[in-house]
Amino acid sequence: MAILRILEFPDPRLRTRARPVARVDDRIRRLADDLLETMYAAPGIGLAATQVDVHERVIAVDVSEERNQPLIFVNPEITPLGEERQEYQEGCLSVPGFFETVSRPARIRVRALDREGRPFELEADGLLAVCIQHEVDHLEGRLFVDYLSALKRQRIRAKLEKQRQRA
Ligand code: GNR
Ligand code: NI
Repeated sequence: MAILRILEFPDPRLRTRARPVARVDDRIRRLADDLLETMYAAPGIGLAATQVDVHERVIAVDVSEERNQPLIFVNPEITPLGEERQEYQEGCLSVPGFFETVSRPARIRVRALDREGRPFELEADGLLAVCIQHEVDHLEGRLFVDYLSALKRQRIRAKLEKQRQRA
């Protein structure tokens, strides 16, 4: 296992659309393990392969208090269940230090492959639904700052670039 480097906004590589995984093999399982280790170390409640500059459709999630319920989704597909939306103060390991309110469908169904390559599905609401949608956005090259006004996004970009100059 390995802790991988996380790309930060506005790195253009975060805009890459990830490819579907054709076969869940040992290479994909190793990627899944590295995503989990990197997510737990960060620490974060989710991580998409895009964030570690691997452009394949794999995400890791664990929203449990005890951080002992790892979930891996390969080729995840989201369907909103109903019209209800929920707002949540989102953050992102690729946009460190910024938290802003984002509105998303409140309930979703997710279909994906597990680490054995077997199809499964689950229904999610609350933080789990927020997190899965946030991670699948990464696979599409989307970030939570894309839901904010251009002015807010530009301010965040400027602050991060300035911080990085100093670092
Ligand atoms: O650790 C994370 N916390 C978080 C909080 C609110 C909404 C979404 C998230 S996901 C984030 C980790 C991350 O950047 N995943 O892509
Ligand atoms: Ni993120």
